[in-house]
Amino acid sequence: MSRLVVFSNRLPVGDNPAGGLVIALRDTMDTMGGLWIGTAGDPNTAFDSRLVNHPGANFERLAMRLSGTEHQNYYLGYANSVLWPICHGRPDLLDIRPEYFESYLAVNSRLAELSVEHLEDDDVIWIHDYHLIPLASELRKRGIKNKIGYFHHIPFPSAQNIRALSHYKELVGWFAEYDLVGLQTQRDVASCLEVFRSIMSTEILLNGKIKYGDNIAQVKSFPISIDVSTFAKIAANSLSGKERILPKNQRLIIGVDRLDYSKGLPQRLRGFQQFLKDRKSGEQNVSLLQIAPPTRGSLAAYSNIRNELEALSGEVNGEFATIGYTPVQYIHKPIERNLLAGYYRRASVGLVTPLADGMNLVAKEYLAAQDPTNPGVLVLSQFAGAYEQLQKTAVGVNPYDATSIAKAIEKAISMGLAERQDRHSEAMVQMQAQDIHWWTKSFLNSLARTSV
Ligand code: ADQ
Repeated sequence: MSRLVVFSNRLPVGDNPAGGLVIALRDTMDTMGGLWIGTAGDPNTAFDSRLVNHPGANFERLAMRLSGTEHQNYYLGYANSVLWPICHGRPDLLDIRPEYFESYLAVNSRLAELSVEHLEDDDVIWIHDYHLIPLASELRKRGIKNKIGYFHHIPFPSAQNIRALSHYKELVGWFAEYDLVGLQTQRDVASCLEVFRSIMSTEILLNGKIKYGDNIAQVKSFPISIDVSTFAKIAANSLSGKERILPKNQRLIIGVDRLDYSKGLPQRLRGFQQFLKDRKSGEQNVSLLQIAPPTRGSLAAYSNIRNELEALSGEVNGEFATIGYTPVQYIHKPIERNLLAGYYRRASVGLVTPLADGMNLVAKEYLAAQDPTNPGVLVLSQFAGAYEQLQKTAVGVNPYDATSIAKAIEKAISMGLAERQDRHSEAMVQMQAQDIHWWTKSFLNSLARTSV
């Protein structure tokens, strides 16, 4: 069997903050073994021109150190101030600078240069996410002929928005260097094909294949998931029955997100505030536990959202708190996974309201963690990738509209047991059929079937 070689910006080493990609891929690599190459380390440490081995996992880990300037220009700059906002429909937040683009290319080129000596002829190469889009092209330039797949964890930009990047044709060309481009949803596949279609020199072939220059790439959706059975077990064993995280007769709504403008957090708090306003007095026994660890805090768009959220939760608490009742509990640090699973299970409602999201694993974790005999209800934004799979079983919501959120919370919190059980069991059938193991297998099988 061929060895699997995975590339992603972030490697699971040290105390990396939580992120959906690493959590999903770690399960895969623990099961399959192989080699995982990425970047790691404190950006303030000395620049190192070799890949550094990190032993101690079921798979091999090699990390490329980034210099402080690279961290600034490639990671915070091009990846997170250009590609992230454009993929999440926020061209207004673009910060375009030539040094960002140059650094992005230079980092991808150096990673390719350092990696080629570690690659073998029959390795299957799987590159992940927007930090590394040009990597296949860089590897090809260095004579790598292996099958190379790419998975894009975030939304694919619209044909309209992508034009805000002056070099968008180059970007599109990098995608075409892959044998297989995996996207989260059918909606993303449609956007991707539309982007290619709108460029004159692309031919759209049958079955989601595109021909751009001499390259043929297949574009297909593979909705990512979690290890559903394992997470359900962790949740069931997490908090013993007697441990309470709330006073008796109070109900919990939970939100868990990286602190990011794409997650719709201020809108969510406004929606919760509206829900409290709409409730009859004396019924204020529902509180929101919002867990939102900060990420990319040195970027203005991220520190702004933190300030906004702190002010908003203060406002809601000021308006509705009474002795023994705090409407919003806001925690901005990572929570240990077992504990998180237990919190999900204790919550009557999972509130997942991103404005744009590739998939959203929190939605799936919340459902997997429920007690099937007395499950809670997922309230899910129509803009989360997960909505394509879960729209029948979740309560759908428009995350921009506080009234829509308030109504959805009310519907979820007052739903009867039989309906909750029906919705939950139907969601679990769907999630068990397409869990993280299914995701890995179907991507790699599709990659194996592409012709070189
Ligand atoms: P993210 O944007 O990071 O992932 P998401 O899919 O929700 O979003 O994953 C977040 C993960 O981090 C979850 O597993 C969650 O449990 C964990 N997490 C968040 N806050 C935490 C906390 N305080 N403590 C502990 N764990 C926490 C990106 C894309 C998504 C896509 C994933 C995977 O933006 O759309 O679903 O990659 O492809």
